[in-house]
Amino acid sequence: MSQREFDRTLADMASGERSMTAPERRRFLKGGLALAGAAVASTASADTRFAPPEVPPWTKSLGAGVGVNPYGSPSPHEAHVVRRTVDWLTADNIASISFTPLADLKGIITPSGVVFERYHAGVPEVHPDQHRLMIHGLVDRPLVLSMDDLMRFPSVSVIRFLECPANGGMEWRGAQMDRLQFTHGMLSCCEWTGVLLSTLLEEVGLKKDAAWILAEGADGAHMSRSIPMDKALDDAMLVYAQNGEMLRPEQGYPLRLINPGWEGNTCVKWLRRLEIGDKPWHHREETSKYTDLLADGTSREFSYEQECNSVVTSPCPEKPFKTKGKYMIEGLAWSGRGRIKHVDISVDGGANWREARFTSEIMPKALTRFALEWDWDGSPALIQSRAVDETGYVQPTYRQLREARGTNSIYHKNAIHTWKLSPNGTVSNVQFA
Ligand SMILES: Nc1nc2c(c(=O)[nH]1)N[C@H]1C(S)=C(S)[C@@H](COP(=O)(O)O)O[C@H]1N2
Ligand SMILES: [Mo]
Repeated sequence: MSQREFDRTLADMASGERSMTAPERRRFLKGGLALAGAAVASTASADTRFAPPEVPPWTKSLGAGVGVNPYGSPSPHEAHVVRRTVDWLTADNIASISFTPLADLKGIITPSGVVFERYHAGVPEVHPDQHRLMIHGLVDRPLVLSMDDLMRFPSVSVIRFLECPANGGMEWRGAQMDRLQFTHGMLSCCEWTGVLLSTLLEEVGLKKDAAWILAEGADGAHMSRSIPMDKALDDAMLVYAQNGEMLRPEQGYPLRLINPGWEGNTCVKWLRRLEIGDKPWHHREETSKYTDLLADGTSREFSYEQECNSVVTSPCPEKPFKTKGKYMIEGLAWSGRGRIKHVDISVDGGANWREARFTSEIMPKALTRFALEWDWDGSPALIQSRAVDETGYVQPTYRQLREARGTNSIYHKNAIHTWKLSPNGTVSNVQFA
């Protein structure tokens, strides 16, 4: 994003058109705080032993000193915020998946330690001094680069989401996962730092017929995907850092491909080889897997883009409501085609919609957080969000998605999701419309 665009985004947020205006904020805080006070007073189990004016023990003693924890970790009270797996989903934990705990995350950045993991042959232990990247095929000057070599090229840092196209795939066929973590948790958003692929392609020089690139991983799965040249020259990146530090082993240390907005599977980890060719390779990961079987028995292949999607993160099964009253309904929206333009929220299963506000910066191909004030009267509700991206694409209903793609698919489920809020405040996953 250019500086001008960035400034405009901030100005947009500050204009009050999409963010809360000052009087609104004051009104909300007044109502909300009054309620919070009442709720605490009425909750018998609330522990107020150390509430002011009492003085808690930790105020009367010295804490741990510096150096005790040279690489910091979250408070022990946050120990529930972890990746989780679904036992029945895969045969073992080598070719498997863990899910991001979306319900407990704030803002739009996924902390590195809870980024979902997907691998087909476990996490290889790659030594950075021994790792090499080969670029060859239809090029003038084939190259083998060490990590040191790579880091001498100009680098860029961008915030982009990464989503496995199988995210929500269990829901597609009617399975009802009981946590947001499992319905939408094959999703993360990090700051990625590395070298634009176009920079390296300039270095090796493309021959006339160069049209596709095979990206191959150094893991036992030899994960390989064919990437069209347009994407390679647009925003594809060779990434070595994530959220300000070197990549985590699970995310492909020391080098991975990131294709912003494209299915996670194309973002080959432990990247060791880029072969330039004139046509796609039709490898295992683009034939038997990561193709979309349609109702008539034919398949969509190379369905790279992660289409516009959104989900409400509060309330959700992990974040029930405790009492009736004022809440912010919150959620995340994202689109592989660019920026999120608009998000609507319904509390009656899609009969009526209200426009949500954005509460984060709005960046292309990044998670975008939205919120809407809601006074819950304690009746049952069907809560949904519906996002629109800057291309005008509107997130479909399940019915629309099944009409277009049938029911055989696993990948690219981006239907409007429904949470059922019950009078006791619990939230369950239902498929509706
Ligand atoms: N080399 C290699 N790259 C890989 C994979 C793999 O198994 N091996 N899994 C892919 C899949 S299916 C996804 S969704 C993403 C997941 O990235 P993450 O584990 O960093 O979240 O990595 C992709 N890159
Ligand atoms: Mo994936």
